[in-house]
Amino acid sequence: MTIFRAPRAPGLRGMVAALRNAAILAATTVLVSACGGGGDDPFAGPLPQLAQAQPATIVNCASLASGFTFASTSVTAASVVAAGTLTNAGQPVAEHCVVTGKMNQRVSAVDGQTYAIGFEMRMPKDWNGRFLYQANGGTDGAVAPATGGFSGGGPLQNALQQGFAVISSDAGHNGSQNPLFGLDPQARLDYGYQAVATLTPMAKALIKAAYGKAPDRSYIGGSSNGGRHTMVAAARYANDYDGFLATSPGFNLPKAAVAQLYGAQQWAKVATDVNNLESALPQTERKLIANAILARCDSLDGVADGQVQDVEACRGAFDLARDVPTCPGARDGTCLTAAQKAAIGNVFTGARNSKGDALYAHWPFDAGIMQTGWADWKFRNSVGSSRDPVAVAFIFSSPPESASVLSNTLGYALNYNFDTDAPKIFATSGIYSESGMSFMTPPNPAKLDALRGRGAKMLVIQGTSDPVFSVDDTMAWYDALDAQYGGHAANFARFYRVPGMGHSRGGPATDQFDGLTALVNWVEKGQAPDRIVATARGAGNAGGVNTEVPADWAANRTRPLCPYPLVARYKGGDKEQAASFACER
Ligand SMILES: [Ca+2]
Repeated sequence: MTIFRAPRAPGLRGMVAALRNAAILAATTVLVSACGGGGDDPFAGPLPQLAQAQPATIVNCASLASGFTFASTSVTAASVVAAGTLTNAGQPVAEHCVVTGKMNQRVSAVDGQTYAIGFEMRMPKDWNGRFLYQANGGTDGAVAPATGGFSGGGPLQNALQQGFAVISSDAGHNGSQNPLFGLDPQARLDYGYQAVATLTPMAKALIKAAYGKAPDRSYIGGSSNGGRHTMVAAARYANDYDGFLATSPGFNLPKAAVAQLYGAQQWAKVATDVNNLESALPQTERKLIANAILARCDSLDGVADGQVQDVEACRGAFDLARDVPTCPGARDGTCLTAAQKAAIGNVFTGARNSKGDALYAHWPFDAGIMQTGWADWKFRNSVGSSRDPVAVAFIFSSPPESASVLSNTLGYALNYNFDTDAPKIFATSGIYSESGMSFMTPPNPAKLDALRGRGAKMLVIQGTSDPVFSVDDTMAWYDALDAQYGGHAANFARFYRVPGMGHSRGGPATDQFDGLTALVNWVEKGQAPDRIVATARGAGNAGGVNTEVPADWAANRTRPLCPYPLVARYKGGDKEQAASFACER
């Protein structure tokens, strides 16, 4: 192999050049071999360890209504909330201070509407010294209560109960401005990433005014679109946060929304009633698929327990065409027609344009396909007036579509053109100077040098049966991240798949877990989360029962969530207990 030109004439100059080139070649070889482990590896070394947050007691609350000033900020109210006024999972939330306000109020030159970044901050009397930015879901537009209860299904303790000071916001528009805020370019940017940047320094200053000190440690987390906000913050605002918790993240959200429209068109081909796309694949038939998946894949992790842990092995083991009977005639719930199989195959292979170019990720087959939430996203949100069609039309496309789309979102979804419309999420147009993909997704998502370098940590947790944001898209991100850091991404970022879990929660799954505590222990104590124990919310669960927990599971079944690419494999003992499983290749 020759990678440099041999010196034309031998001599000292030529020999020096040859030696230098040989040295470069040798160094390159060392680097390449080090990626396999050991040696002079630039990413293998220890990372900075951040100190633990220290508790404090609140000093000011009601006085913050008039006594707190910050640029472009107006506080509308500040008051003490007595212990027990709020409860979570049957337990009281302790006394805390709630402050409401807004930032950057302005009148849009585009639509004449008044916009502001509305917020609520809840600060416990007895504070743990930590700040949490609670990033909210959907298309935002609502200040969800700042309690920090977003991690998994029915959290037994929310962040406010754990002592965090929590902020929540509407990300720059109110509910009545949903979804047409997308016509205002600044409202798009606030929703995409700028609300986080605007609110963060204000929130830290408010904490300092309340407790007499700024937060020792700062975290950001959320589910769905909140997980997206978190992934964006990991890339854009790594210096502002020490820990990032993204659950069920809408990583490439505009692409995922386009894929939803693609799915709607596939389902419409086989729906018996186009106004009810679930008629394309009702739960009876989805259970047929789930059972066929379990028959092929359940035992690959060592135990037939209704959960497919070994997602990768299942890709090769399950074949929809082969493993589900094809109807010889009419559909009767025991088979699928060839046309149904083709539609399902198209959806799981991933959205494509007429040239066959992939517009989004593929999806793994998983037993969670039977769950109700899966159908809500695939068959209803994909064509309804509050999610995918309006997000694509008004928020992600440049230029945005006419507001008349609102009156027929089903028609918009079913007539969406994947050759001519889909490119609009990458486009700019006139006053829309940033594309949907630019303002909604992290820049350089696989390059997190600032986060890594300062000792910050990141956890990403997602259901294998997430119907709207493909777990395979998130996996591809993690693969790219791991490649970027020479196979050592796990030193600062970990990704966990929850078999059976749908979008954010639900499904035949152990969907109750405390990702926030796992993250704090990693950031502040150096305890890397080699496994996160998750619980099924069966009968009697204080966080709320998940009716999709199968009847033959223990009501409180536990499983380890394992950092990808590790798999929870059964090692023997009580098959209802996490302790009987090991995280292995
Ligand atoms: Ca299993």
